[in-house]
Amino acid sequence: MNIPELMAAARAGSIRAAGRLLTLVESPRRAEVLAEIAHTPVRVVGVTGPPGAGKSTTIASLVGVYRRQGLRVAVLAVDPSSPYSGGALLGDRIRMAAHINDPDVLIRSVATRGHLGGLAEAVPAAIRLLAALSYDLILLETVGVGQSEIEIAALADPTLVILNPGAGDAIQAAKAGLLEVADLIVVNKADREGADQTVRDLHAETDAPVLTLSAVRGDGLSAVVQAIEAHHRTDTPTRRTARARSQILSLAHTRLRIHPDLDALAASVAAGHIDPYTAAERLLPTSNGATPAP
Ligand SMILES: Nc1nc2c(ncn2[C@@H]2O[C@H](COP(=O)(O)OP(=O)(O)O)[C@@H](O)[C@H]2O)c(=O)[nH]1
Ligand SMILES: [Mg+2]
Repeated sequence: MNIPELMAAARAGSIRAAGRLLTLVESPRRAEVLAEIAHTPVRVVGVTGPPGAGKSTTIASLVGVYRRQGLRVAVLAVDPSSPYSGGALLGDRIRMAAHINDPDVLIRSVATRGHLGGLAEAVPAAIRLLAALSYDLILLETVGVGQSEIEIAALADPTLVILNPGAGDAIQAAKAGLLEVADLIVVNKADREGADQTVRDLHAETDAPVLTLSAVRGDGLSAVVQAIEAHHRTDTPTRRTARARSQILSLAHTRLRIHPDLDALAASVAAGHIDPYTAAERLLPTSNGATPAP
């Protein structure tokens, strides 16, 4: 099947065709797929946090809520240990099982190591594709370590940061820069000791709303859903512009990192033939650049 045929099949409800298209947007054929689709706005909710905090469990619960609202939901998991990719404990698989058999739920693990600059390029393309395939809401799971979740947070509105009760965890999350990307903070596993203290610790570190949740029991779930709605409703042009700016910067950064001249320029700088300023100018010429184009 060619791309327009796959699009038609996916629009008619073929999860397989949608999966093939998602594979294509992670491949060097991404541009061919993107050329076939118009830009459609879609809601993206980001869920990040440390491994084991309960991101996947929370997402499974949210999917249940959104399905009861009649929404078509897609889950993109950029967490290599997420249950969708097989590293799951049995309980998680069981929780997700209902959704796995639901034709209006698409669950997809995004390859974390990849071609064409990896995540920063693959995820926005996947989101655009899913929007064109009439998904109403996309849940994006990323592990809260490193740069990737910052890039990913730029795509989502809101970004939820999932943490757990625990002494010092709030300060650790703050130090790791995790609270900076948070629009909403969810202290999950509130069925355990210490959730209230962790909420107090978090209030000392951030102005973002902090909620408690037991994703396994469902306690606090509707408040989380309401907070997501409230945040989405209060989205502003300024916030949209800030997210767009982050997205542009991360795509541009990726392009520079995979620039075909980068290695040769680095070798020239290392060998002392040119200085790093000249190399940077050749990589990304400025209109008033000191170095004329060769
Ligand atoms: N006690 C308790 N355990 C939970 C809760 N939510 C998730 N878990 C467990 O925490 C573990 C990690 O959950 P998972 O959703 O895979 O975390 P992720 O790595 O952040 O995606 C699993 O064993 C879950 O069953 C909760 O609300 N309470
Ligand atoms: Mg997970």
